[in-house]
Amino acid sequence: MEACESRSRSREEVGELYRRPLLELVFEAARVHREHHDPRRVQCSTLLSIKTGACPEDCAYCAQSAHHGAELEREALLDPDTVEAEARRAKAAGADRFCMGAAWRGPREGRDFETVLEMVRRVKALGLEACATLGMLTEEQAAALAEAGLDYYNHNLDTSPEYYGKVITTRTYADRLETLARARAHGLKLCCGGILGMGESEDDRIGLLYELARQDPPPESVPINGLVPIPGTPLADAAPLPWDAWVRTVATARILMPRSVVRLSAGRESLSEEAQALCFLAGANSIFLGDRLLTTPNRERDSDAALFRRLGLEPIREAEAADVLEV
Ligand code: SAM
Ligand code: DTB
Ligand code: SF4
Repeated sequence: MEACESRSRSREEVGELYRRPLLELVFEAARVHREHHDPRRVQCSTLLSIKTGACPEDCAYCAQSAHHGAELEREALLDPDTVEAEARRAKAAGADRFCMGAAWRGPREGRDFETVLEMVRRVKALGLEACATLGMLTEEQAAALAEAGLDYYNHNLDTSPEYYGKVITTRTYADRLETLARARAHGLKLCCGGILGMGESEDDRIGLLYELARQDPPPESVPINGLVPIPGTPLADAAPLPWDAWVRTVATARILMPRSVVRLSAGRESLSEEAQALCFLAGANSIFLGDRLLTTPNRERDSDAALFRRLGLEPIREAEAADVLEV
């Protein structure tokens, strides 16, 4: 089965992989990981919410949906100077990619969208990779973002097609796939993953992995988020996710998408360092760095630096800088 890693697998085969004895699964994922990546290097992204709250969508997990009663400080679109200053800070802290998130169903044409394009240009001018997540895109918007220098577009499938309607009713899986195809068609790389711990079954996690892996080509960046429970949202009291579900999901993603970068994303705080170590062994090679995600706190930079030292991991920017010094 392992002879041809890139052939697409049926959903049943993905299930067989996911349900293998845990350590066999991790061992195989670690082998695939080492074939395609330097296992010591970790891609580090920093997030910034450039427009916060009052979102018309009803995603059951999200602090920013206007449909729920989550307590949140709303904020209008930031200005490019503020964003540039945050991107400089992220770069100084060791990030190689800066991700800008907006609580929109999609960007409105006009001044706001022009402002986002300017933000992208400013981030690129600092020598960082730029990622944006703005909701659904038109053809013209995807083209304009690419033209401004955007590297990645983040647009998650979140869960299986069957479970999607239990979490979001204001858009469909097909809408998501359409925006992904538009972003791809205009040369943007894709950052596309999902959320674990929303009350979905194991079969839904398998369905998500199957859908991600059958994209052609698969997303270059695959964020695996654990639900950050937000008081006031419908998923505030979702049962906590067992740690091995993270490990299985990361390991299966690594085997199915050998060349992609797999990110331990939101919710990493709820994982012990030991479980994170297993995820890194099983092929996770990216994190969100910095003390904030979009609206919730992330792990402290210092705890991550200590974890990296303990595990012998290096942020890719520091590793690349060291390579230059060695030449
Ligand atoms: N509005 C845009 C959209 O939904 O595509 C972009 C911003 S939205 C906050 C980006 C992603 O964050 C969502 O697709 C979801 O996967 C993730 N997310 C949001 N709230 C979360 C939470 N409470 N826990 C984990 N992930 C979350
Ligand atoms: C992704 O997959 N995770 C990030 C990013 N893409 C935009 C968002 C995580 C949000 C966590 C909850 C919050 O801070 O509001
Ligand atoms: Fe809006 Fe995105 Fe939150 Fe959904 S996940 S409510 S689209 S900000």
